[in-house]
Amino acid sequence: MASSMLSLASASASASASASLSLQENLKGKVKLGSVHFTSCLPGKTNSIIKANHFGRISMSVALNASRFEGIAMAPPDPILGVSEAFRADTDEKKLNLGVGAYRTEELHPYVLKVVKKAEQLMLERGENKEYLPIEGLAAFNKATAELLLGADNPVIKESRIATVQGLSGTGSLRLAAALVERYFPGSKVLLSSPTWGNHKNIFNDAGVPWSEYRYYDPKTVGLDFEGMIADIKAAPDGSFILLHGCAHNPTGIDPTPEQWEKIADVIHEKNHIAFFDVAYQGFASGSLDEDASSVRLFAARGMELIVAQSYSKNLGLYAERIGAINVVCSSAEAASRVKSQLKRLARPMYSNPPVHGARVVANVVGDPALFGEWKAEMEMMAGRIKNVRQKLYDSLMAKDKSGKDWSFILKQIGMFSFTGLNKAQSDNMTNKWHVYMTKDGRISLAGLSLAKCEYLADAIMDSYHNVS
Ligand code: PLA
Repeated sequence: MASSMLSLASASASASASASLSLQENLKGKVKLGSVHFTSCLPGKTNSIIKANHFGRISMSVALNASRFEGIAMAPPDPILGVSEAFRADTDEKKLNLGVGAYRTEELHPYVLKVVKKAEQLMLERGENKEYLPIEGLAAFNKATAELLLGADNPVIKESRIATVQGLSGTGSLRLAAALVERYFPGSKVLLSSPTWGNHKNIFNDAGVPWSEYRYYDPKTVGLDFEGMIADIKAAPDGSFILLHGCAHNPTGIDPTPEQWEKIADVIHEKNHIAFFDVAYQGFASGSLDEDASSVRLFAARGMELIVAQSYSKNLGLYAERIGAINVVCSSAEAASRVKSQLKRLARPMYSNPPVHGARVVANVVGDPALFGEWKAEMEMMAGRIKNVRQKLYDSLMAKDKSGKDWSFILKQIGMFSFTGLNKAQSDNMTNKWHVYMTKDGRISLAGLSLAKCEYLADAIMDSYHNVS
């Protein structure tokens, strides 16, 4: 036994997984022990445990600290989804999660739309199967989503000039489109607004698409730097892709006016760029599906070719169903069918085909006039609740703050977020002192705020703004 311990010690000291494995094989063959259980804790990298029973069988497990994954560093938490993790770990009852953009009721509970429950009930009654979808997704969904985006009587749809493929919500749809750009427009740049939704940069980085930024937010006016935006789009190499937020710009909540959209379309057209819209909030910004799609429709009406990613996370509350679409508007039906075939080719090795549940929910809701009407009413209700807390937060700040600071920018912003202008240190104070969880760029999700918590939030903002530099 002493010799087996010795040989174990010398073999283990080499601390190599393969050496330990062959040792295990050797021991199996040669060592006969009674009922023994001993552990060798060696200096260095290896701890080995040998167990033997009275039938003479020996098993050994080797826990190696020297991992083959040693070179992989710990990733930082995600700037948005990591906020929810920190929120969950906080035990203070005053805590408020204004990080991720997820709609909550006035009681701050997640909300499943009634119309979604009805659609799901229908699906259960029909006893739908769970067969694979085609690579491009559910046909009824693809039809419904393109019509929702452009309007059913849009010539683009009538002339079959749109390639629509069901995607893994907004993010997956953006990623698939980024892969198309990388493959068929190698070296072309995507221009992102400064600032933009943090994940845009990750998406284009991972797809290997170079990007740069165009000016968007002007901290002096807490508004749009329209001149800067136009100048930067003009200065970009001809044929670049210009990423635009269709409505409710994230994180600023600042959208161009209809006249400004016309000018943006002019420059994109002049420069032979391609507009690449991210539409994650259709119907959720203004409460109207048509109004929130007006930017995209304006470009389509000019006959411009476009890429549009859509998401149903917010407007139908289908966050976890991962349902969205990628649409490529082309100048001919023939081009659209070629583009679609290549989108499918890109999707197949990535995830093969998309999930069916959310697609059926959307198809049922949009395809049924009664359910469609109910959906619009619920969307107006959600958008209305957000507008109410926006107003109450502004009123609370104005009532409390005697410094003369103008908080009216909060009312000018649109959508589920407010960009407060708080810097990182001030945002940290919001979280560390007040248990208000938000992203470090000063963004708060008003969809996670209740009327009852507006006063508390106003106190937290005032303290952070005036007492922390
Ligand atoms: N595009 C924009 C502009 C978004 O704000 C979001 C979500 C998406 C796409 C993607 O959403 P989806 O994949 O769920 O369809 N932005 C959230 C969530 C709401 C997130 O970061 O993932 C946000 O808090 O900013």
